[in-house]
Amino acid sequence: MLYLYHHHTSVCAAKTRLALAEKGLKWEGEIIRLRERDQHRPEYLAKNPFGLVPMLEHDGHTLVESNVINEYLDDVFPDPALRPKEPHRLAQMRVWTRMTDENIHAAAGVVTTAVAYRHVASHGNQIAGALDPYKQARKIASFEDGIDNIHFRTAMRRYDMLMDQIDAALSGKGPGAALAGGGPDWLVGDYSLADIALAPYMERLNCCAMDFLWADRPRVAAWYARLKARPAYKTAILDWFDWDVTWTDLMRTEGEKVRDRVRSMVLELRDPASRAWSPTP
Ligand SMILES: N[C@@H](CCC(=O)N[C@@H](CS)C(=O)NCC(=O)O)C(=O)O
Repeated sequence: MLYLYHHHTSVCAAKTRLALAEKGLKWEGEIIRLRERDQHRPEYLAKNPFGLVPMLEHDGHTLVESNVINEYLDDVFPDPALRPKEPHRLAQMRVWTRMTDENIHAAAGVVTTAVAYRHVASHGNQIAGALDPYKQARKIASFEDGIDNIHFRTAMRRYDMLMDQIDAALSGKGPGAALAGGGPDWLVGDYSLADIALAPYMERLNCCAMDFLWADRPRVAAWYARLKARPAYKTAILDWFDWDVTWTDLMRTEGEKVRDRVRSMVLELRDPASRAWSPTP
């Protein structure tokens, strides 16, 4: 039996629900109430020392980390394959999933907190108990200062860069030789865990009214539309959002209030002069 500990709006849990749905796997599970800090209970931490969702139990094994869980699922349930067979394409796929782990996920936490979750006291409760000190520091700044904190500018700059990277991958040229040869429909050729890893972050930006990021990037917009058109996307992401619209409604309402300022910020940050820095001895 596959048993998933998740949260309906969590981007990482969505990544794993998407892989499960693409494979047509039946699963059971439970919602971990992140603001009530179910993830910090001793019995949960005994299984997942990071105190995060998703977590999957299968066949007596406990698995954590969404991209790792997704590779496990592809190993154990190989049909339909969600990873390329050719080693260099597989390497490319892992560059994308790694990118989400290295900073795209951190950026999502900052953007959502700074735009929306800072208006919810119980989210402060979750931040107060965060186990990862880096994440906690970013989120405290985002909760306290909203879009006027340095992490927010950094996050939006990173997302703007990501849009260029996705656009270049879909064009086939890649943002560099290491990621060239993908597209035209999906990041590394065929639909893969790379597309699955990025999909929830696109949805999060969309929820926060940041869709201007792909308004002038037709290839990215078309890729996002292709993602959304997949039946699994509805089952794994949109249906769960609809199950409790509190959070996505909040993101949209608050996102629309700051969208114009954020768009100006993103445009300003495209100018290298605005990002110039030189150390003072
Ligand atoms: N690298 C992890 C990140 C997991 C993660 O940050 N999950 C968030 C939800 S998207 C969470 O559980 N947050 C609860 C908390 O920070 O207390 C993964 O990919 O699974």
